[in-house]
Amino acid sequence: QVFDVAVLGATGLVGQAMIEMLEERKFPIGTLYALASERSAGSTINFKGEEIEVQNVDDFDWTLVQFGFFSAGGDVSARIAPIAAEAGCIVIDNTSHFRYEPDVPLVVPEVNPQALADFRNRNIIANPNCSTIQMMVALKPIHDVAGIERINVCTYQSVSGGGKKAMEELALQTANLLNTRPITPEAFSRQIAFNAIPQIDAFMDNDYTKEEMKMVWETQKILGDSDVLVNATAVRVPVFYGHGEAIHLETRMPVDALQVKQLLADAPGVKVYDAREEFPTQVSSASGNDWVHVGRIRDDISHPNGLNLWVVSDNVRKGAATNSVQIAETLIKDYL
Ligand code: 2RA
Repeated sequence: QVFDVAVLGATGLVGQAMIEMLEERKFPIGTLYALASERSAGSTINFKGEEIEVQNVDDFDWTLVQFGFFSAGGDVSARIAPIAAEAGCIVIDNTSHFRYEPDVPLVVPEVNPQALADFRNRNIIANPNCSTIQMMVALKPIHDVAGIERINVCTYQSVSGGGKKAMEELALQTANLLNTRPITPEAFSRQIAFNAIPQIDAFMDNDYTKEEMKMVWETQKILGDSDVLVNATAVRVPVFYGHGEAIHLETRMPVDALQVKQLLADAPGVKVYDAREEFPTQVSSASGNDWVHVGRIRDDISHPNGLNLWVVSDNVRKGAATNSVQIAETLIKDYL
């Protein structure tokens, strides 16, 4: 069986990665439609060695496809996803627009594939935020065995999370600063080259940023446990691909570092680094693959039920495009 598929936001960083992942993972595609706003319509993308013209989403007939992968921004999803879903297309949405609606499944296939059972509620499935996805893949096996009481997490997030313009800004600022030329931050609120910015997304009334609160809301929804406490600080760092997370856990039942290493060694999607000096990094380990890499696993010397982990993953792949394609693969395998 093959499926006709549309990628909305096909010229963006994540949309392009979605198209690459569909090809790389040999998704059973009949026809691929590349869609974007009027501004990008007419350009071309490459799929399986062929040029495909990007069409204006406003002219698209959604009855032509069975799957729609959306990554063109929350406003576009808000407007187009209900139309596509109504036409019978299963929408897998990478924006935050539908994530917190109770009848829309929010899914990481290694963690809560059972949530897909409700996909017909709206014909819309939400893909979680990149920083939540990698944290969930690493923590679910620990939650199953010991119960997570509280997560304290600081992120080190790459600029690709902000899209193409953000990546260009890091490259250009770096070159300009090295050549003593002036810079003007645009994609970020501060200079990003040679710096770290403790702001991702907008500030909220409680003084956390939206990125930080996404990690709270999404963790509770994905684990189906609103008692899991999450305290996050999200930081943008001058890295192109891959998010890092220093995670400090408190579990309900005692579990030690050795047990956690063994648990994670068997966990789907996880690569464990248990030798002390072999910790993963964004550049050397995560960039360009789909693993969630976990290292620096150690007991917290300040808390009897505390654990520390360092988790890195490619935010554009596992944090967005790959996870979306895996959702569709899981649907096909178990529900269609
Ligand atoms: C970021 N979480 O890294 C966002 C991308 N969705 O900016």
